[in-house]
Amino acid sequence: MSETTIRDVKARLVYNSRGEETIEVDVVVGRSLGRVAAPAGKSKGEKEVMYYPSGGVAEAVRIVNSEIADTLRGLDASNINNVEEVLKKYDDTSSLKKIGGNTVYAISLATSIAASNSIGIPLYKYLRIVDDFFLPLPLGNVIGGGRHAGKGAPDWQELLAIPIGAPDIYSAVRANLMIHEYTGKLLDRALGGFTLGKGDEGAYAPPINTLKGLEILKEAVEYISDQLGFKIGIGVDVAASSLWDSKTKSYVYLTEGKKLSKKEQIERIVDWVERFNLVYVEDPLEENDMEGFTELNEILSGKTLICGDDLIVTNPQILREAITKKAVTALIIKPNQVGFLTTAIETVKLAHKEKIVPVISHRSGEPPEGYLAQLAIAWGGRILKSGIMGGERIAKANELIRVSEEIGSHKLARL
Ligand code: 2PG
Ligand code: MG
Repeated sequence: MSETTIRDVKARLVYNSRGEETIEVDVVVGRSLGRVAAPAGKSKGEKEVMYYPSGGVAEAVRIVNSEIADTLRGLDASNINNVEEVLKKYDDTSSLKKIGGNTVYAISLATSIAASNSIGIPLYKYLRIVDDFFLPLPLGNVIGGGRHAGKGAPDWQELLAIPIGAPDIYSAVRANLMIHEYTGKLLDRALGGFTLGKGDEGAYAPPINTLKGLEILKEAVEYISDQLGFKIGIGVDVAASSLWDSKTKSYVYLTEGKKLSKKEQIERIVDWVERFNLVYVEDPLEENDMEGFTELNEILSGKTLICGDDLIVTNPQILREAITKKAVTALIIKPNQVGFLTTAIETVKLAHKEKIVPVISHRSGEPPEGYLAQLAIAWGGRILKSGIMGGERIAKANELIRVSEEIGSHKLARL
C-alpha cells in the first residue's frame, strides 16, 4: 500500500446550515481523514446536475456505502481522475441522476483532502492550478431577499460588499463585518425599529424594496470606507431567474407590486449600476437569456463585472458559448453545480485563459467548514463569495486568514 492508497470510504446523512439533509463522506487515506459535507442551493440553475438520486440523501448514502465504497478502496487517491472514473461508470447520465452531484462532489473533495493530509501539504497547494498564490477578495451579503428570505424582503437576492482597496486580508474581512454591523443600525433607524432578522446567508432580510436596500448599503459602505481609508465596492446578485415569469415574459417585483419587461429590466440594471457604482452584477437576467447578457455587457462594457451563475452553472461548454457571445466578464464557480471536481477545474482554467474573472462561491445551504477558501486560492479565484455573518460563512473568512499566514496577508487579489 502506498501512502496515498484509499483505505476506507463511508457516507452518512448530516445537515447543512439551513437544516436540510445533506450527504457527508469520509475518505481515509493512510492515517489521514478527508471529510466533506455537500452544500445546497435554493435559487438553483435549471442546468445544474441533480443533487441526489430520486430517493434523496438516504439513497445516496446507501449507494456509496454498499455499491461504491468497495470499488474505491485500494485506488490511489492522488489520481483523482481514476476515482471520478469509478463514479462516471456508476452514473453515466449527464444530470447525475443515479448517484447525485452532491455525492460526487463530496467523494471527489474528501478524497483530495485525505490525500493532501496524508502527504502533509495544504489543500490549496495540493489542488493548485496557478503558479502564484494570492488571496481572493471576500464578497459578502449585507442585505438580501429573493428566495433566501421571506415575504417583504428585497426582490433582488443579494446586496453585497467587496473591499476592493483593502491593503490586506485582515482589513478586508473586518471591513465586511463593520459594514454588516453598521447596516443593521441604519436599517433600525430607517424602519423605526428592526428585529435584525436575517435570511439564509446571514444577510439582513428587512421589509424594504431593493432600491431602498441599495441606498442604505451605499451609506454604510461610504461610512466604513471613510473610516478605514480604502475603497469598498457594492455588488449585487439579482438572481433574475427567481423573478422571471415565463408566462407573462416579465420580471416580477413582488415587494414593489411591479412587472418589468426585459427592456425595463435592462434599463433598471444600467441605471442602478451608475447610481450606486456597482462593481459586480450577478445574474441580471434570467438563465435562458444569454443574448440579453450580451446586450447588457455591451452597454456596460468595462463599468462593472457581469457575472453568470445560473446562466453558466460552472459548465465548461456553456462557458465556451458565453465567451463566444461575449455575454459575461465573470462567472460563478460552484463545484456542486457539476459534481466532478475535475469539471469545475476545467471551467476555471478556461475562464483564466479567456480573462474571465472566476468567483468561487458558497451556496445558501452550507456546511460549517472553510475548504471553499482553500479551493479559491488553489484555483486563482479573484473573488470568494462566501457571505459575511453566520458560523458557516465566517468559517471561510477565518480560513483565508489562516492561509494568509503562509502566503502573506498583503497578497490580496485586485479587480
Ligand atoms: C447564488 C447562491 C449563493 P443558492 O445564487 O449565488 O449566494 O444562492 O446557493 O441558493 O443558489
Ligand atoms: Mg447567484
